[in-house]
Amino acid sequence: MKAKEVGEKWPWHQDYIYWRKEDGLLKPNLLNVAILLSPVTMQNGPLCLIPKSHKLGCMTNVLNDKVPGWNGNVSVDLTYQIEPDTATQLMKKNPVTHFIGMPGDVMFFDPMTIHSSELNKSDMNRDIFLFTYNTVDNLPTVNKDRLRPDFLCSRKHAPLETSNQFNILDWNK
Ligand SMILES: O=C(O)CCC(=O)C(=O)O
Repeated sequence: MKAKEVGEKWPWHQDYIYWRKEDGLLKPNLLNVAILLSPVTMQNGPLCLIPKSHKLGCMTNVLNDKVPGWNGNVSVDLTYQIEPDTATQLMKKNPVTHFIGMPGDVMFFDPMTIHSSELNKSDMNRDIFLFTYNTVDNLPTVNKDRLRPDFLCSRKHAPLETSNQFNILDWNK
């Protein structure tokens, strides 16, 4: 959620390092899904992504401990960040792309992708639902009692099941 008029900017970062360092996921075999729950425009704080940056490996070079514990993993004062100059250099080659759209629009992206988000200067809240899939052969390796809260690293490890209930090919029938 990024509140109207006051929602702050998030720094450049990659997501995988959080699961690696905090929960002990040894491989970056993850998939991020972002669903817009409100209209998102250039004015209300869209996600900003650097195309192709998921292929660069770990580019994280700032450790920020201003906010202790897992709260720093979900704050504008993020724990693991990327130097703004590094992002600026990368954007010269691959200009930034913004995830703007209408409620229901979905974006899939690699958790190695370097991304950030803008200020919300508008009079409209910006709401995005973000979730991440992991593969079942890449479970957390830290003790269960050291795992972060369930909303950051779930303790449910059941594989996804396919369903015949909804067939996208029938959509227009
Ligand atoms: O909600 C935002 O503006 C940024 C979210 C984000 O980058 C993340 O959760 O990794």
